[in-house]
Amino acid sequence: MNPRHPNVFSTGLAPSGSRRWIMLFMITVHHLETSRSQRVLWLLEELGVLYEIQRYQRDPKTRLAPAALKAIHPLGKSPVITDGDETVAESGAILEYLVERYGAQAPGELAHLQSAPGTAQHRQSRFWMHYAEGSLMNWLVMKLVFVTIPTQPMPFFVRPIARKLCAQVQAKLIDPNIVTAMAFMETHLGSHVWFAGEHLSIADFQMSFAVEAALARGVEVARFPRLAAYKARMRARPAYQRAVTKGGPVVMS
Ligand SMILES: N[C@@H](CCC(=O)N[C@@H](CS)C(=O)NCC(=O)O)C(=O)O
Repeated sequence: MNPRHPNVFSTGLAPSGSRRWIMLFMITVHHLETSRSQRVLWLLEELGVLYEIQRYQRDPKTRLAPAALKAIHPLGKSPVITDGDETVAESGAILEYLVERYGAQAPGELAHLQSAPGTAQHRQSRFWMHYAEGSLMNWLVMKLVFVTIPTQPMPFFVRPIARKLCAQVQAKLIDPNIVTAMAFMETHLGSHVWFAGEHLSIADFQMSFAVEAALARGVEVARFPRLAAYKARMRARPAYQRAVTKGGPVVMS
């Protein structure tokens, strides 16, 4: 196995004495601009796995994914990866697949990507893996939807009603839940450098997009400096920056 690229294998020595390397499979990341796919690109960059990016643009009006993604996976969402015969959807499932398949050779600092079952780190990691998509992202997507509804085309006399209704749903339901979530993460980050403890773990890749979205769409954001510091820590990583260079910036609305 090539120490720099875990999906590249040596076939022995060529007549010249140099090693011959063959790549068994090239992973393809089906990458929708500004999407959860950034989680996957970041992990692949940290692991040093070779991959290619198949790019998809959002519809400029609806911001939805193009129909072409449904040809890759029936749900038509991003991220999806293909790796040889495998097609894997759902960002959490993709991260687990990649760590299982390519994480064993991860260098020093990444040795804790997946901690041993039964340990406190494993329990923490599992919690944040589920919390990111099972709870937190729901509120953040709802926020986006209820901010966007009044900006959509509608008869002029309906717009004030839509605006009022959406403002009320945000004030009474969505915003308080987002503040609770942000306060919860802020407290947690007071005693943890990364979400599962002192080491970067798989949970950080899953939480990364949610933290970006929470800071962009959240309320009373200035109350949560540790969350902002966490985002800066994550963005400072060279692998994160390489992922952004290749996949494009994560621009949250
Ligand atoms: N829970 C899924 C969510 C996938 C998802 O909704 N992805 C968004 C991008 S962040 C998407 O494809 N949006 C375009 C659309 O819904 O058409 C995951 O974590 O992968």
